[in-house]
Amino acid sequence: MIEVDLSTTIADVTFDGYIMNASGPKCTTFQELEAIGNSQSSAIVTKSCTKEFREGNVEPRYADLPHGSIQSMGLPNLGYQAYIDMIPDLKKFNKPVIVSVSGLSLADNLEMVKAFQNTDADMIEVNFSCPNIQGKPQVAYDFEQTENALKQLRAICDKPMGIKLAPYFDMSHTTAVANIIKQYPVEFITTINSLGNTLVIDPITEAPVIKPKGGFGGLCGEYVKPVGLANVRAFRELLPESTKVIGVGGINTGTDAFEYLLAGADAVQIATTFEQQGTPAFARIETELKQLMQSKGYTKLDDAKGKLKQL
Ligand code: RRO
Repeated sequence: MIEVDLSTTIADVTFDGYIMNASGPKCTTFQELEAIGNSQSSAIVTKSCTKEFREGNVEPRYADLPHGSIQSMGLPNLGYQAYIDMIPDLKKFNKPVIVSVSGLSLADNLEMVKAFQNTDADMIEVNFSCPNIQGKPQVAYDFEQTENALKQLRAICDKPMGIKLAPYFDMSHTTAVANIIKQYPVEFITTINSLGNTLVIDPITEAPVIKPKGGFGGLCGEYVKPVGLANVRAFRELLPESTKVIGVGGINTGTDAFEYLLAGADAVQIATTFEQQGTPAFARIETELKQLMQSKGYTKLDDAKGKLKQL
């Protein structure tokens, strides 16, 4: 059988594989990031950080669901300085390190991005779409704020920078955001974050399955895959080729990853499946993707990337 080459390049940074962890589960502590370093994940992506350490929201704040998960973690993280301190050790795994930044204000984001510029982090992903902080609407749903933030961040950031976007459900919104990105180009977008403010109720307890915000939380996993695929596809068609698209949302098998490839994703990230199955999931999904591509006679990502057929 011919070997399948899953290497991919984003902003001159080469990734040995197509699959990496998402900023989200199991990437907060050094031990967790080290485990990702030792796994088949093609990069190490850190949990979104804030200026200060955060405990996060009250528990229970995560629940497995039949086809995914719901969570309202509330940005638990060690504070950005801890991630700056870890970077030299994370770089020893010889794979790209992507730091995720999710300040509680634009000023915080500017300060953190400036600080990460002076590190060996390969890329910075600025999170515009955390749905779980009470009183802090998602930047990604406010186009004026998105434009202002991107303008100011782009002006101070020389490193490859991307933004993590919320899911959009109307093409006018996708187009508006794409037009902002074209004005202040980023090297990549990551799409989608969880579907914010969903509610799962347990009919036995007659209560929500998570506690923060009265049970409202971000929906993840298989439920959201069609939304993720649509957002990847729409942005791929709207943005110039120089802006790479990292797809996230409901990837649990090689087939799921292949669907994202057809939609146009340059790489994919795994959240819920990594939460539920741990690091072996990266190698399993990669093997499944390689086998599927081999069976179709594809030997590299470009053989299928963005090549969704029309009926
Ligand atoms: O920590 C969270 O609650 C969280 C974040 Br920062 C995010 O970007 N998306 C999400 O679903 N949860």
